[in-house]
Amino acid sequence: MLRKLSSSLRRHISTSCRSYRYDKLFKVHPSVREALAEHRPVVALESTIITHGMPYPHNLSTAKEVEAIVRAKGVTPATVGILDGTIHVGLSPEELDFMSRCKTALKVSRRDLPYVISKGLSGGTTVSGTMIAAHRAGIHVFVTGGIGGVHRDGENSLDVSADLTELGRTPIAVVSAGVKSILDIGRTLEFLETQGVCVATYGKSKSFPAFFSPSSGFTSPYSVHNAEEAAELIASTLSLGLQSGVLLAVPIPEEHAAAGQEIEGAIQAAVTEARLKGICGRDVTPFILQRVSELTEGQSLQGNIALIHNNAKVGSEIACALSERMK
Ligand code: PSU
Ligand code: MN
Repeated sequence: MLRKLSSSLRRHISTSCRSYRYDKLFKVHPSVREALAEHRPVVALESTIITHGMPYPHNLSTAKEVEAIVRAKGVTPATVGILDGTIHVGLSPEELDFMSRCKTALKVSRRDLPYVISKGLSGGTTVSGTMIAAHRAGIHVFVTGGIGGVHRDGENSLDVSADLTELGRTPIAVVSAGVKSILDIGRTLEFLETQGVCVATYGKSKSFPAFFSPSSGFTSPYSVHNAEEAAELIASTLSLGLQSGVLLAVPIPEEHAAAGQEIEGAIQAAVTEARLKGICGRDVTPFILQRVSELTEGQSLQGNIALIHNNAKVGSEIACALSERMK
């Protein structure tokens, strides 16, 4: 039987959790801390895309390019990652370089955080892991490529990304190019509705984008036409005190969408291959991303990079509009 803790020990643990331990667990880069204190715009960026989403050196060059695009818009980038058991919001160039080469980095969603921290490990944060850290730091806008969703056959396997439940409980706006057609897009949108996530396509159409293609055959419940409208939507979520997120789906620019059909074929093949090989759980998404890139001889990687660049531009404009609105 567990011994009862003495009241002084209980007090010690609760104090140390609040201050000493907390500082060790969670580091906000000075550039991010200053921008937030001065109410300047900040955009959070994830790192699973660096550790598991793209091969070296494309992962590093893309991460650097995305940060540069954000900075060129006058916004402070805050790439989130876990280094030796500490959650970092904002990485130095050396830390970014380390993440991009780290072969032992884990893929960290909400459920993985306690383990990675307790063991002092390093990891790339998924959309769900990044949302938690960014929200804790006080950031409202987060840019990524694509989010996870309900996997095909998810009604049987229950393979539903923790990104969706996180969007239901953490008030951050996630800017993405929709979800990949490796997923069941219809069920993903249904699940987002159940979770209370406000979904809007960015631009003229309500068509919900499927990552490499500007349309998926499904529609978003709403659309926002520009950065100001997107900022209004986010500000309304915050004013209402809703503890849920917003998903802004940005279609891939037309000039990069051409290869969409060919990539679609590769996705079908990779999904079948994953099933035959018995790949499951957290390994499914990275496996399919890598196979699709191989099967399309890097074409999918180029499309992936192009849409992340575009999302970084759009997300930064939204962060600027939001910070103007909140002044
Ligand atoms: N989709 C992509 N690229 C990615 C991911 C998804 O096109 O890199 C990553 C993101 O970090 C996302 C995670 O949060 O995969 C989802 O993983 P899972 O499907 O296991 O929840
Ligand atoms: Mn999964």
